[in-house]
Amino acid sequence: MMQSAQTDALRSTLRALVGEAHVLTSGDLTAYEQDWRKRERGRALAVVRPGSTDEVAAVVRACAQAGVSLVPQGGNTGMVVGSIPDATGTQVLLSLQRLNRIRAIDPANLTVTVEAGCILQTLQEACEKEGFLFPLSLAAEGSCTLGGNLATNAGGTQVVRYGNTRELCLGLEVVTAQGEVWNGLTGLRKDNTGYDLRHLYIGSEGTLGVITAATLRMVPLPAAQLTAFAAVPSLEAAVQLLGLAHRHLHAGLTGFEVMGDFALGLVRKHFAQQNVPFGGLSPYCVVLENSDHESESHARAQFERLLEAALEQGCVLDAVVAQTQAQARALWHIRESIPLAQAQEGLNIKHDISIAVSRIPAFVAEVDALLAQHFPGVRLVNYGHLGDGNLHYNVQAPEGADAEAFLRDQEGPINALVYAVVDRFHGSISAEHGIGSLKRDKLAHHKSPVAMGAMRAIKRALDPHNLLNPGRVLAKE
Ligand code: FAD
Ligand code: 2HG
Ligand code: ZN
Repeated sequence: MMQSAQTDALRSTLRALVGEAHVLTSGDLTAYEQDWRKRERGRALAVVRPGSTDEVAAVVRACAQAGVSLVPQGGNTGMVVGSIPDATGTQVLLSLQRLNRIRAIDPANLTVTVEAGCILQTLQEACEKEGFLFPLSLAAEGSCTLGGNLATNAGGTQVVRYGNTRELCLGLEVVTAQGEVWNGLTGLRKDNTGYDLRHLYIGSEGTLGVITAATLRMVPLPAAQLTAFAAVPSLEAAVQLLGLAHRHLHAGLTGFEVMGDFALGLVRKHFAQQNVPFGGLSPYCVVLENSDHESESHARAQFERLLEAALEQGCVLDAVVAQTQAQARALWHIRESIPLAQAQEGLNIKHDISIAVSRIPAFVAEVDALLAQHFPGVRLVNYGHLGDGNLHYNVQAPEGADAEAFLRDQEGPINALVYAVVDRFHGSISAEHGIGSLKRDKLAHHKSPVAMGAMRAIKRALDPHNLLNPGRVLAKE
């Protein structure tokens, strides 16, 4: 434990490195110390906001010298309690928010180089201005950062076409646990010169290095983007529709999301101004997107043929196709409002799982029945990225129950029930949100000892003194 004289000395050093105004030690630090889901509140020795890569490196070296650990943070929208300090008051919260420049756009190379603290939406807008799409999209895009997206290998709603953040990244700049700078911002699409370090840092949740910048892929803006919202009679039908959409739209299929009726009901309840179609008509709805590089009329004709085939086969009961960009945005907004509506409804249990798409209906039928049998009254908020086999199979306390007590008493047993079936279906207990501290102790039950051993060896090699986000992803050794 640090003595207060040592704490004061480190704070002074940090102030000298990044400026008085960028070392916060008092006032309301909730935005940095509490996680988005309000699951935990930590306490930082200091919130430090460096303004350049060199300052990040200097802060890491100063903390390493003092034996103080750091928690990197971007927009603090993470779902697994990985971006806030622990409760001891001994960790430095390293906010990357001031490193927010777009360094360069290279249209011929179809790349953009951006600093870690840049807000995702800011990057999307900058690319669009130049005629390009940066194809990462998620409901938190107005506040999450590229550094956080990379550190969690975020997914979102365009993965079915463009892949996770990993697939969009061609190079990184990283400050190591020793406070050195690795500049890997090559923008190369081919580079087989040994181990690809970039892939170690992507998805490492701040435990192996601090990402300070990245070179990312862009694609030309499509000529048209059409959105449809369809009521489907079952999850089986949703999977059937997905197959049809792949066959009719090919690479034009850029989004395919499923939403259970209860999840949509929460949007109706908490955001009454939104016009959610097909109330009560079907157990599930789907939102799908067709991006076309020819023309809007071509896109519409394709969409019409797809929906005709789907109605004929009975996998769609009814559908609306947005006629304007504003309507399309409104339909997407319904889908994106589900996590917020769920938060308004109260604390909840999240299962961010992936299963082979073909097996999702059987998985859901089995777990729905088991939960109803063992935890009567629980409300299932089931939705997600069906095109990627990724469900947010979330559980809300029974109507009127004390949500805090429900989580305290039932989260463990409910997790155990759901994850046991995930294992039997050879799925993953974290499809896109990561491990953080919330799932850390579960990891070893779901990964092989060989994989766990290799992960620990990598952590020891890159961060031998356990200074970077200790106790996240892997337990402290
Ligand atoms: P933070 O929350 O600040 O940090 C997340 C993790 O990354 C922490 O472990 C932190 O230590 C580490 N980290 C942050 N920056 C750096 C850095 N520069 N270098 C090293 N480590 C760093 N996620 C999805 O995958 N798909 C979704 O569709 C999706 N939708 C969401 C919707 C809502 C409403 C919300 C609140 C969250 C959603 N998320 C989703 C989760 C979250 O937004 C993403 O994980 C996002 O990528 C986190 O970015 P951030 O900047 O907020 O990171
Ligand atoms: C989404 O897809 C996010 O909306 C959040 O990944 C999921 O809140 C959740 O469970
Ligand atoms: Zn998601």
